[in-house]
Amino acid sequence: MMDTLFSKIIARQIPADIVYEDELCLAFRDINPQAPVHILIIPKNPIPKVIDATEADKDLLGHLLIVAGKIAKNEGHEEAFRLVINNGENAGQSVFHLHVHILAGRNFNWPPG
Ligand code: DGP
Repeated sequence: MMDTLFSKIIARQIPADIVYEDELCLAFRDINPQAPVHILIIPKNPIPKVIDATEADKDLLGHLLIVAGKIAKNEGHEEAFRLVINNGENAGQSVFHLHVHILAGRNFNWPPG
């Protein structure tokens, strides 16, 4: 796949406010936050979209959710946070390197916009 700017963040070619890193993933604050806490978690091994994930990725995808919970807790928001994964342009995806948005620090509406 084509490198996205998230690959450049992993490679430290673009600066980011990194809050968590392990061998499988990296998490950093969104440049355009939609909530007081808005963090993105990305796999280091890039998958463009959720729909591109396979059975081989199931441990990785589970890991991203476990890490999301840990980060929300670290940020002081274990009681209420929202996780979002946009798949495809019409769903709001703009960077084609799978990422989980962690949003917290305000109330969220349902249904989402
Ligand atoms: P999505 O629309 O779901 O593809 O989310 C992409 C998010 O990535 C969007 O909320 C803004 C964020 N973003 C885009 N470019 C950068 C960047 O260079 N640095 C950081 N930290 N976030 C970025």
